[in-house]
Amino acid sequence: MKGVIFDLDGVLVSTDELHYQAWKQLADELGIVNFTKEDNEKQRGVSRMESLEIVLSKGNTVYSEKEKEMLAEKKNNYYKELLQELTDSAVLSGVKETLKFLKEKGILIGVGSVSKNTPVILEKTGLLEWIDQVSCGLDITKSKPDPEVFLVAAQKLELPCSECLVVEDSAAGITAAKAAGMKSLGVGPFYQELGATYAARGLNDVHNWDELLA
Ligand code: B16
Ligand code: MG
Repeated sequence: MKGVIFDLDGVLVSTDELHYQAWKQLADELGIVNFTKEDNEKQRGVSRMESLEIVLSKGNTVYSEKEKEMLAEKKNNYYKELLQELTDSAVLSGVKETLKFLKEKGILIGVGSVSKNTPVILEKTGLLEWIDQVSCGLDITKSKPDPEVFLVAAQKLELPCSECLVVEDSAAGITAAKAAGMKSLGVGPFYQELGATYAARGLNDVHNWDELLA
């Protein structure tokens, strides 16, 4: 492998709780009282509009496409407000050590996230300095499980897909990596169920980088 492409939310940073708080605020305003953390788990790695559908499916009101766009924007404004408080304490355990290790090995580092808030998250957490190329929601038209976000990352890194390893915490992301022809490392609470090439609870739990990069 010559490059590693990291998903952002749930792999490099812990923004899941902030997404949840913002969706919960919107749900409360819409009178949807039964939006739970379990529903929020289904939003992992899923696009903003698909995440909105998960929230709305818990209520009974039918909204027009225009109304849905306004609701998604409303949620994003709540989320952006929460992101203002983001610091490097949101960086997940083992991330900095891993990035340092890969840099020293001469491995190129990419980010592949469907989040349109990727630039601000990388900047606020201080991770930007470690990243060679960013492919995010602002570069793509199709969300995971479509491979587009990883194909763009490989293109920006100027690497063939076979030389890139994807690190992901969502099933949609692992499917996207496979569709891009890339090997994957699954991490996070569902690491054993993602169907990735390799699996580890978190980046602090990976002790076989030599095997992964072979
Ligand atoms: P935004 P990832 C994904 O990021 C999140 O996991 C998902 O919950 C969110 O809906 C999506 O980004 C879109 O994010 O609303 O900020 O554009 O896991 O691909 O890094
Ligand atoms: Mg993720």
